[in-house]
Amino acid sequence: MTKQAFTTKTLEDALVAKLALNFSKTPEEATEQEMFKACALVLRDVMAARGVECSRQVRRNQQKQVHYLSLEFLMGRSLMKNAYNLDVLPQLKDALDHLGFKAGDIFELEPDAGLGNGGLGRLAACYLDSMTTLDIPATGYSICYELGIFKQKIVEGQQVELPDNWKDLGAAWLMPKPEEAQAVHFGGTLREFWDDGHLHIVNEDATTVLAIPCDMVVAGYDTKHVNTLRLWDARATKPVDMSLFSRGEYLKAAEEEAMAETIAKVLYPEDNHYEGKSLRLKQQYFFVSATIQSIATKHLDTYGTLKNFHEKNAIQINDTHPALVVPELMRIFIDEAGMDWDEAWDITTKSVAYTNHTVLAEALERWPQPLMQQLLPRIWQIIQEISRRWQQKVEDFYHDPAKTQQMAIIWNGEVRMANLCIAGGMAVNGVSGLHSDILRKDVFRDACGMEPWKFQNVTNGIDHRRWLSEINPGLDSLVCELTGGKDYLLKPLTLQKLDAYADDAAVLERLAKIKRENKEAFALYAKKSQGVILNPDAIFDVQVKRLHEYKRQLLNVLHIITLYQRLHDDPNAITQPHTFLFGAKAAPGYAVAKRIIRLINSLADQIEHDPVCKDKLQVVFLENYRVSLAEKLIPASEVSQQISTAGKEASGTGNMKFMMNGALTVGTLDGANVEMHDVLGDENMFLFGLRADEVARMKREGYVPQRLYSRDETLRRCLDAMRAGFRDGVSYEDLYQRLLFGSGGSPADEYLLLADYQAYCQAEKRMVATYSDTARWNAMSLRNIARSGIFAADRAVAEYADNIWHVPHR
Ligand code: 26W
Repeated sequence: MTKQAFTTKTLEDALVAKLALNFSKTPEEATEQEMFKACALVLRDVMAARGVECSRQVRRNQQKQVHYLSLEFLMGRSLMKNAYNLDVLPQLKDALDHLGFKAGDIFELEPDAGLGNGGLGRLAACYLDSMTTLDIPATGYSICYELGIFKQKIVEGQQVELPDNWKDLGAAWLMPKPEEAQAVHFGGTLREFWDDGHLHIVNEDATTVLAIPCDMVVAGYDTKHVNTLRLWDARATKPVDMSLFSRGEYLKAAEEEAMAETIAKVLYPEDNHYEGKSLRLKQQYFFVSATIQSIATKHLDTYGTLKNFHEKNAIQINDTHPALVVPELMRIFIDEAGMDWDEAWDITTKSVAYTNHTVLAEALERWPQPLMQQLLPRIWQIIQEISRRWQQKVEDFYHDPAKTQQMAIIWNGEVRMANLCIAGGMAVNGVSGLHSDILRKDVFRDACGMEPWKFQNVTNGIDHRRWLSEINPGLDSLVCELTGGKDYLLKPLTLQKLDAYADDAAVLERLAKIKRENKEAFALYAKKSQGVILNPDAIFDVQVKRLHEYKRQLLNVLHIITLYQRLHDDPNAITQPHTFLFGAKAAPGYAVAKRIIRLINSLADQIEHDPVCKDKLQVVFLENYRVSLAEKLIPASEVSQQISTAGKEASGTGNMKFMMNGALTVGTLDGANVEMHDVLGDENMFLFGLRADEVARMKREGYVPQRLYSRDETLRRCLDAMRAGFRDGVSYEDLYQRLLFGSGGSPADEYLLLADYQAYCQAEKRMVATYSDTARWNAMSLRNIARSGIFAADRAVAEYADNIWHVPHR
């Protein structure tokens, strides 16, 4: 281990000093909020000091750096995480205790930094931890949204969105660096002139917004290495007395102020759904331009030239949202560094790599040409030239107009961002084996035919230190004891050693006891936070993730309705108490998703008020699902629902978190469930349903869900009950119609719920039967934990480092 930053005593002293310096208070006088801030500042100081040393080394050794660009970083809470990584968590707990505070209460105070929607944002946060732990010089970049993902309230069964003001306390981790501000220009006109044999292009009368970096330093585990998450805040350039301005400047200043106020205001809450909103494009360019300028400035400081940019920088873009890095790099290389097109293109295409995170057509970004042209005139010019040359290359290669159209960057008045990323990048990767295959064989088939070497796979991973060791201390102790200490924290495959205990009754009992305690702890929390009484004797059967039709929360509901009906037919049908837990935010504009939330709540209410269900069946909708709730729930979960329509979930990462905490998966062969099945086999998970190729075939051959409805009596009864609704009197005719006949332009049962319904019910049945065989269940649970090591983010990040970024790591 590296030397510890604090003993309990020195940490205590540092906290007392911080309280005095910042709040003029003694520990006795300080509020919990002030104490939280003092904790954050004390740890921040240590990390910042290490940051100075790290940057100096990176510069001195001229190391290649990784820049991870993402419009989302779903960091969650940082206090426990940083204390853990700095190896001072026990000291912090003791110090707080000595100073008269409860560590648990202080940790609970911290708001989640919810600067993301779901999987893609949380992945970025996990990778930042791994890059740091692997000693990779890396910086994350995003926007310092004033409001993160909305807070969800459930009022009369329906989702209500409230603003998430995370910065009041959350800003304690941020260090604003106004001296490193970058100016970002929008709109205006282009003036071209020749000078010195060069064509110069200047953007005149642009609206300028200042990008101010707010840096969040993050510590790695068992290393002195630290990295930075650079969050850009927006400010107007001239916050001076507007009355002094001439008319033209006055209007410009007002415009700049308006733009600055809105740009970093709020995270777009759409997940997997593209909307061509101009504010979103402004956010994207603001963030990209500030980031690229910042990288280029630092590079020039060190090397005095941009000609070796690609040798010293790898820029990873998280989905297409930062795709404008491609034309922005070109702009800087050509307009500011005076390179010619070919040289600029060569360097750009050796610097940028693109990760795709979704194959849903409605999530693909296609910006309207007029918007791009008006908002970003120079960038538009560059994209046109990139597009022209790319199209030429495609024509020369394929001589096939259909392929030219498929692969075009500008087509039909739209800029297709994925094609821009493929053209402008050195690598394109999917996030699970199946997903990468679908990209190669289907979504990007033509591009892959032309440049097959670009297409790679990096199966996602999760920060196992957070998602096992930190949130499940009971399991962590057991793992350490059985695998020989803390090795697994840096060598996650060490978890495999647990496999040897699958027949060890004593170990299995201890594992069961840990789960039981976690369930009880969660029940306590659910009571306190939401007033619901959970029965810890029940199976905790959990589906938590964004609400989306392809994730099929509705299939889960259909099965529960069926169980409920079975229970009515035969009150002894259920012997093992079963609790279904849901957590999900719906995009505010996604009406169907919101209806499904309401349906879950209607059903929960019906079951709660039906005496037949008492101690047998329960449904709970957990409000405001977020990182910090996942951290409490996952260690207490026994069943993990990963039931997306095969071919639709790029990877999933929740699936990995549950597996690592010993929950068993009921799932389809989709995303990373496939890799999970590879290591677990049929015997250690509950697989069901159509495979991706079968889904595709069924759609091709014409899928008619009404046939299943008329043929299958159980299914029909279930759907009829849903349609009629429950005791709250709300009808779900709309969802019924959508499944059987389609609605709003969507085909009937687009995601094949009815096709998989029987198989799903059977899988749940197998699961419940297995649950009654406690020893077998516990052995399966242990094997899940044992084989989850491949899903550590350290493994994924090492693959990026080796195969895409070409940077060394520990
Ligand atoms: C433009 C609107 C929009 C917003 C967000 C489109 C697409 C997104 C994300 C790409 C959605 C997302 O989070 N995708 C998830 O990424 C995870 C990390 O790779 C995967 O594990 C999930 O399967 C995938 O749904």
